[in-house]
Amino acid sequence: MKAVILAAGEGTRMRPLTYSCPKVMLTVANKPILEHIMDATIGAGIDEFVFITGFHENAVKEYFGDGSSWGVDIQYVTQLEQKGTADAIKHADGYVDGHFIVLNGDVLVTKDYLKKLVSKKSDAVITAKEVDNPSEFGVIDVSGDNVTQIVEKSSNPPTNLANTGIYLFHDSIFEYIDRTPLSERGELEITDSMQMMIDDGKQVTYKLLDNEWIDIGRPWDMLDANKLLLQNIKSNNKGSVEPYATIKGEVVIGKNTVVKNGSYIEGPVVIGEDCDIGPNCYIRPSTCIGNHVKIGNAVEVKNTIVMDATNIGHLAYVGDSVVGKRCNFGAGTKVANLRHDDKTIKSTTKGKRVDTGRRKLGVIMADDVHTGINTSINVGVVLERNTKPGEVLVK
Ligand code: TTP
Repeated sequence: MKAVILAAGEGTRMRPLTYSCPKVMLTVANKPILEHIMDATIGAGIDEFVFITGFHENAVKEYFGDGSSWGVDIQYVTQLEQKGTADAIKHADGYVDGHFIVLNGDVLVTKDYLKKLVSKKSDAVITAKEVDNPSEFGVIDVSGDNVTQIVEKSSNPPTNLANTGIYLFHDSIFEYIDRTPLSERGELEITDSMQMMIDDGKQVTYKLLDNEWIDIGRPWDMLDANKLLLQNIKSNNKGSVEPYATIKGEVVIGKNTVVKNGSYIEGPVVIGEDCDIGPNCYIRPSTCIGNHVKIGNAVEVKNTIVMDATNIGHLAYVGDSVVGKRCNFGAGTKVANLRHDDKTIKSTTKGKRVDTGRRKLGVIMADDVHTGINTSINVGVVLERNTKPGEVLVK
């Protein structure tokens, strides 16, 4: 059986992190989101992949190549325009035979669940997850094992069974996609194709996801995904740790990384290769640090993703944040991550203020941002690419 991964989306809600990098290549727990999905799929016994790519597709192709480094075969199909999930799946027509699974390129799932999914034999299987806030998702209505209706986001959803974007199909789905009309938002939606199958008497069943599911759509979802993935790491030190540094819990240290005296690291933490850590820094749980990163003297980092080649040199606090590549924190930069009225934090996506639902959220910093000395950054702030001291590019 093959796996088709939908990786062509623009990730507009993830901007500005996705201006120069497709969402699926953003890193959580120091690996691209897509690699976590691929690892789970390989763990379920699948070794043939079709990647539907488009937006910045070269980044995906350069990283994964033909898949041989992972012992798998990857074929790429380009979706030139993002015309919807059904259109993306249709691009796999001719590359798959019989049953195949489809995964959105931005969902975290486990190999154990995928093993159960691939053993199903219906015309289509939708993976559903029971959620507390069903009005924020497309949901399914069911009778026994069968799906009777697929409902788009609605203020009055019939069930709390959210559609997770993880499916098993038979190649007969392509005929239905060919007949699927454009939706109200002008896209070809796979949920509409499946509704046509149900109306035609085909067997569309569902399977409940029995573990955690994260749909990584907005920057702060990366923090949840990162935290979840770091829970499973095991200590592994390929670098060097000076004698008066303290390492507690599960901490991964990449090769050529030096952890200098006085550093205090509380796992789970992953640190990449060629990093310069300390002296005298405090790295707290659920932090991942990319390659070629400097975390200097009197810097505290907590529950944060720091991407490659970023420099947090001196006297800084960074909590609950996503920090892009090649950023430079001026000495004394402080990131606020909590409101004093204890209200949930708002941030900006696609130009709109949204309530993130989070009590703690720091900065979403795109690539190549530099802060001046003693900069204070307020909760939930989004900093555009290339922001430099004195420029007002703050949202
Ligand atoms: P979405 O999350 O709906 O779209 P997106 O990733 O572009 O993000 P945003 O809404 O922030 O712009 O897509 C779900 C998955 O399907 C995601 O992995 C991208 C993929 N996709 C395609 O490959 N082609 C498409 O035409 C669309 C709409 C999505």
